[in-house]
Amino acid sequence: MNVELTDEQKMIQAVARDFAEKEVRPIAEVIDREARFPRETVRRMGELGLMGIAVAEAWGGSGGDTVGYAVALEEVSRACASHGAIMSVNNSLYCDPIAKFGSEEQRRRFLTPFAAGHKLGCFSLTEPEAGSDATNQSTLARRDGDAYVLDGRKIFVTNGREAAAALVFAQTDRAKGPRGISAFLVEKGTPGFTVVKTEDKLGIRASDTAEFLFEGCRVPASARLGEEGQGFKIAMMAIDGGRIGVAAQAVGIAAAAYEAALGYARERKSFGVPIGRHQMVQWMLADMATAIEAARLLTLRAASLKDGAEPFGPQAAMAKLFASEMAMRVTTDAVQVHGGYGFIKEYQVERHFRDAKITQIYEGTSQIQKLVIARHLLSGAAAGS
Ligand code: COS
Repeated sequence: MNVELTDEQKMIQAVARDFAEKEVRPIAEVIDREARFPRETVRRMGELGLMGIAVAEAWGGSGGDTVGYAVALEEVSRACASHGAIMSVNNSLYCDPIAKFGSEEQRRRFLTPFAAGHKLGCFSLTEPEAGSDATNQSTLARRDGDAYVLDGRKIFVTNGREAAAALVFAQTDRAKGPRGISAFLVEKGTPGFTVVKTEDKLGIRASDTAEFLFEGCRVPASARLGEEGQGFKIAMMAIDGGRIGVAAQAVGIAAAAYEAALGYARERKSFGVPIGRHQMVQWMLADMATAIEAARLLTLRAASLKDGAEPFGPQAAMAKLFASEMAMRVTTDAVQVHGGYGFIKEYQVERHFRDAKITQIYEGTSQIQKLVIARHLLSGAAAGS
């Protein structure tokens, strides 16, 4: 594996860093406080080519790769984790499966404007009784002539309120279990599809997390993505890629907290010297920097496997597991380095600490990542393969 970024990857990283520092960081605190979706800067992410980084230019994307996506997402998340979540869902969970499984017509309508950032997409798998147990879908899609009729409730949909279309999973044949789940592209405004509520959250507060209700929602058969019964595999493949994105978000959040702690350790004095001169603070800083570097390398390794069209699911799970646990530890220690000031809202580490938590939960909890990794190991594959 080459650990050097290519010129193209460096370029997208620089674009993302410049945008994040100049346009996102200045608003991060206020949009978090007000739980306000940042429409203007999300539009700018589209203009800069950040909403469909690995999508081909012919389909509205930037024609980049997963490594470029991961480094850009780290930069955006370092400034604001909410922007990172919005960007990640549109790139990995919405655009990627449509690029892979969509027909020509579906790509034209449901991919091009979304990869170009003119419209926002979302991914709707989770239900009240189907979180980690994602195969336990209750939402039904009943075939009716040349249409399907969707009925059910979906929760925790990132981008759900703002999105123009949703990739929705539903049972087309309950008797077949996971092989009876299919995927559908459903536009907002389709009768019978309503956003019933948005959540008030601990972290990533400026991103929108919605609940959907489908009541007799009729979509044409041409709205089905992939074959009937292929939906669960489409969902799992999308989430495998999404986990690289969550790992990159976690690295970005941790890096922001670490940089704040490092700066504070240089300035804040106790016992007559900057606290960075105390070994116990040095210990924390050294552990933070090392763990961030390790998580970043795991993330880029999973991304480069995906780019090489090699199996990458277990590596994505390892990267997501390690990076999210690391982000929680690093942000906790960053608050600790700040002492009482870390606990108040004036200092940014409090926000990073709250934002880190979701990375251990969404797109598969840490416990699910361990299950995915262990199943892979027990199937006889070598740990590093
Ligand atoms: N890629 C492709 N196919 C996959 C897959 C993957 N990564 N993981 C599972 N599948 C397939 C399996 O091969 C199986 O298909 P076949 O019956 O044709 O062989 C089918 O999906 C069901 O898989 P499995 O039997 O492993 O299902 P389980 O219920 O035992 O476990 C887990 C599935 C727990 C791994 C899955 O439900 C999961 O990842 N849960 C977490 C969901 C999640 O991340 N939710 C967040 C939503 S996005 S915010």
